[in-house]
Amino acid sequence: MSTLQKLSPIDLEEKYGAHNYHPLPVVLERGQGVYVWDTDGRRYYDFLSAYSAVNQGHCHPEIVEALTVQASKLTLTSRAFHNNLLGEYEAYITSYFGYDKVLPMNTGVEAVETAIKLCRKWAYEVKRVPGNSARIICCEGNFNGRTTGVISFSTDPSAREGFGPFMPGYVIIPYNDIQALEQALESDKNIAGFMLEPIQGEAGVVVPDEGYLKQAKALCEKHKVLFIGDEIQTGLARTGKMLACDYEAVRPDILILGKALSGGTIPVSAVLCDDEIMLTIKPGQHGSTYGGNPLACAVAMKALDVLKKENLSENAYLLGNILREALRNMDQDLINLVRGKGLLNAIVVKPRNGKDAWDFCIELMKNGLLAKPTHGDKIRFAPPLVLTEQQLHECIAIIQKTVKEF
Ligand code: IF1
Repeated sequence: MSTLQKLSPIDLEEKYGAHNYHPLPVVLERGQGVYVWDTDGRRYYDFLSAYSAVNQGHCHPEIVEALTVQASKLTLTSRAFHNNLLGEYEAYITSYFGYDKVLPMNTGVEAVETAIKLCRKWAYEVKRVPGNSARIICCEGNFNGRTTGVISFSTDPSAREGFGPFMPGYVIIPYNDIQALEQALESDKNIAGFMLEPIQGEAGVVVPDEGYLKQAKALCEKHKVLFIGDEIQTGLARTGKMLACDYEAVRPDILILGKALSGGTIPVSAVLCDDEIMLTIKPGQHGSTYGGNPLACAVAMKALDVLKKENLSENAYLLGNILREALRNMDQDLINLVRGKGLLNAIVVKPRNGKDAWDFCIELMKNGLLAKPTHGDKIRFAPPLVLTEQQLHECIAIIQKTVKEF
């Protein structure tokens, strides 16, 4: 019997794969809607949604069909040539979100890096900031991806320690602190942008005070600084609005999307902004092999269409309220904090009898629900937005049962 046949999937990963994750001990092989099944055929509710990349549900039939039909026609041309879907997709997504133009990329962090380059280019060519001196304000607790450029402004030691040297040009301020933003803007005329997550995902679903986004946008306008909204995790109906910025009617100068833009099929990300910013990048100054490929265009148009057609924002809004209300009525000695908007939620689990949030997730898994701790004691509860109210009540019962057993 060969090594491959002898070792389990987990052991194969252990032996042959990088150890850059610590997954829950479950091996999944099928997904449909809100459910995933492991290799023994056990069914689970997915309460992570691949970190909000599967908002439309696993293997959404219409998105899979768009993928498979296009996959048998034309998948990649590079941007050396035009393809028949890119223009259609660009018109569709810019109309969908109300921007002049889109720059299509692949992963979320690529889109974040693209937004940073656009912001800097705009600073030098439009705001007339002296060359190589543009600075971008970011917030403590940020998570915008893992390239060396983006972790240069991370405040999370696990994301940045050992990966230096880092990119200069960033000013870090506390999140949800308008005075700190105003002070940073007033003290540095070379500030080009303010980049933030409207709700901080990895930090543990940190929701800023009501009015923070609107006040921040107003300060950016006053100081001719670009408001850059990273909606890679909070966007696409996840928080109960199409964009989390919609709660305060804030229109980012640069909007960054990813994850569920493809409905969890292939990496698709996008940067949207108006001509004054977008046209500062000229031919040959930015790009990527796969950016704007016809397969991504076909999938993204369908993924966006499904969000509206199935009213997923409204569903996320309604179910999120029911979920948070139920969680707040559970054992407060164990679940001592519940926060979120729509179906982007997190709880803080207090250790009990030497058991912690990880152990709680193991028990949830045994009871048929998959969730994962973030930063120690916080557990993210973010199911696909196609969850029905009846399924939600089943999930609430699973969580309640696990609380009682813990
Ligand atoms: C991991 C969490 C982490 C993101 C926001 C950009 C990106 C992400 C707001 C980059 C990616 C993923 C990355 C994944 C786990 C997950 C994550 F916040 F969602 F929980 F890490 F913090 N902006 N978030 O959330 O997008 O390049 O990954 O497509 O790295 O472990 P990406």
